[in-house]
Formats: sequence, C-alpha cells, structure tokens
Amino acid sequence: MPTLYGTHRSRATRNLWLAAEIGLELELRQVWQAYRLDRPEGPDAALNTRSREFLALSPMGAIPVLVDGDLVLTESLAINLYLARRHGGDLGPRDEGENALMTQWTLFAATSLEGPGHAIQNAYTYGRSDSDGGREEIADMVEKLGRPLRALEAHLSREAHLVGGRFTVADINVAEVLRYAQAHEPALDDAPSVRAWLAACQARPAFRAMWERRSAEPMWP
Ligand SMILES: N[C@@H](CCC(=O)N[C@@H](CS)C(=O)NCC(=O)O)C(=O)O
Repeated sequence: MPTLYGTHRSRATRNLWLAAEIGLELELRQVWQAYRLDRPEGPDAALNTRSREFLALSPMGAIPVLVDGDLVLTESLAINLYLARRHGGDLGPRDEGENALMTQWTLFAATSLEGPGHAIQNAYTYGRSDSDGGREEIADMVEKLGRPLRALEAHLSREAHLVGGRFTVADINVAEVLRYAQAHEPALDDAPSVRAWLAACQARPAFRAMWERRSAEPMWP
C-alpha cells in the first residue's frame, strides 16, 4: 500500500480527496508542518517537516510526500497525476491526448492560480484582510487571477469538466488549488461557471469525507 506523509490540513488534501474518489487505500503517516509545533526541533517533537528522519526522505521539508515501493514523490500535484494514472480508472487519462491535457491543467493550476490564491488565503488566515494593506494585497492578487480565471471561465461555460467530458484528476487538481481564492468570496464574481463547477466538485461525497476529516484535525496539536 502506498504511504502518504502529511496532515489533513495541508496540500495532502488533494491526494486524500483523489484516494477517496477511487477507493484507494493509503497509509497516512502523520508529519506535521513545523510551524504547527511549539518546538519542532525539540527531542520529543512529533515527526514534522524539520525532523531529520523526514528531511532524509524529502530535503524540501514539505508535505505531502508519497512513497510507493522505490518511488518517492514530493509534489502533491504530481502525486495525484501518478495515482490517477496508476489506480484511477476513468479519473486518469484514457489516452496520450487526455494525459497531455490533464498535465496542462495541472501546470496551469500550479503556475497561474496557486501563488495569488495562496496569498489571498494567507491574508485572511493571518488577519490582514481587514487592514488597508491587506485589502490592497487581496485586490492585487484578485487582479492577478483575472486572466487565468477568464480562461477557465471560457472553458467551463462550454464544458462541465476540464478533460474528457467527465470528472477527472484535472478537476481535483485545479479545484483544490482554486479553493484558496474562495477565502475572498468576491474573487469568483466574474466567473459564474467556475463558481458553479467548484461548488459541484466540493459537493462530491469524496470531497466532503476528506473535508470532514480535515476539519476534525486540530490546528495546533
Ligand atoms: N509544491 C509543493 C508545496 C508543498 C508545501 O509547501 N507544503 C506545505 C504544507 S501545505 C509545507 O509542508 N510546509 C512546510 C512547513 O511549513 O514546514 C506541493 O504542492 O507539494
């Protein structure tokens, strides 16, 4: 059984959602983000992203990490593409063309959506959203999202899904990255088809099961 190192409150959500969709059993090995622990380098610290044992596995010191036999993957979106292809049935690609499109949407998520989306979420998480500086930062990030959201809206106003006319790993990868921008409700005002597609993705039983487990995990262990 593949082992996933991470926590529910991390980018591992992408992998846990996919695993729930395809009924894939993963052994989840709890590795906390160092910032969530008081003394991550202390002698009794729980396994975390600064633990020597974890850094030996992934020198980036970031979660999630997937280990499947000899294969070690240290990027959450690559983990999903691999799991979908290997175990995902119709959630993965049916041919090389679909494989290319799933890779393309995934790279679109990582390069065009994740940076500004994450900055928006952080502005809310760290209490800056009500300050002048925070509002300015959020407005800048919403503007940065404008062009990629227009592209996504153009696609989703014609199609219900990103690839192959069915729900696939491409939907999971893009939806999980775009989720960060939802911290700022108006961010999707100009993209009604994107908003409806995201709501449909997040209404899926596998997403909801993942979200319930995530919500049950303490933020500060
Ligand atoms: N591009 C990486 C980013 C991984 C990442 O930044 N993970 C965060 C948690 S979501 C982390 O482990 N941070 C390390 C830390 O804060 O100690 C991926 O998508 O897997």
